[in-house]
Amino acid sequence: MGTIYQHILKAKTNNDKLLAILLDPDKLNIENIEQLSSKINSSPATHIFVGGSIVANGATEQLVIELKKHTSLPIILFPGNTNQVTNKADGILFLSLLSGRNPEYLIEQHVKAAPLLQKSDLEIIPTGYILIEGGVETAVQKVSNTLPIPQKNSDLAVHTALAGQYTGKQLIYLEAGSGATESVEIETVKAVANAINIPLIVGGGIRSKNKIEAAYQAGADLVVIGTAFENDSDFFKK
Ligand code: 1GP
Repeated sequence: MGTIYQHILKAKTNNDKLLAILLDPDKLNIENIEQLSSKINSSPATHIFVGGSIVANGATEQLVIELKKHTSLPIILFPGNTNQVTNKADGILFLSLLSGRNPEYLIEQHVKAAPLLQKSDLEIIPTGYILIEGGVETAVQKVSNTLPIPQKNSDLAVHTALAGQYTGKQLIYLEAGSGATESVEIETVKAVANAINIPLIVGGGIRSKNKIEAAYQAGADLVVIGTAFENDSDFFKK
């Protein structure tokens, strides 16, 4: 077991909550990374996730190299496709889009990525990715051409998360999609957290400290903040 996953498991056991800032290489100006990194370093973030639904070739690697100069936080790829795999990061969430029924994002991209991963030192973390309706059609929904699970159907979210655990995923990522206007309902987070015994990541549409806290209280082990930090790099100061 790799050090990143060990740390997440230990945090779960100790009830130490984790926080990832998600950086989308396509939305960042590489010249601002030093300044942005210092804000990340002084924030409560424990991890940096790097990725997006659509990212220009090479942009992920360039961003990771730059981040590595200015922060010692673990950098974990959160890739929308195989093009975003780079050996410069520390780990990769090897995501299967379990809420969808598109083989491309269940296994095809994974087969394409396998020879790259075989040659890399990345810590590979098998992750069941579950998209829940976020109030708007999110980029992941468009790009993956899959339907999210309706907010009210928390049973389906629970069964999907359990299926992920039973097929060997090490993490479940419960996601409303970047820029969602509605984050995953707290009752759904609770139901999923109670059902599984692997760590739970929750993200999408979380834009306030109260919402972060509510997700933790409901059982999230790690919360992901993307848009809120992207819109205001002083988000964590407030
Ligand atoms: C997206 O969960 C992340 O995959 C973050 O979402 O950009 O809405 O914070 P936001």
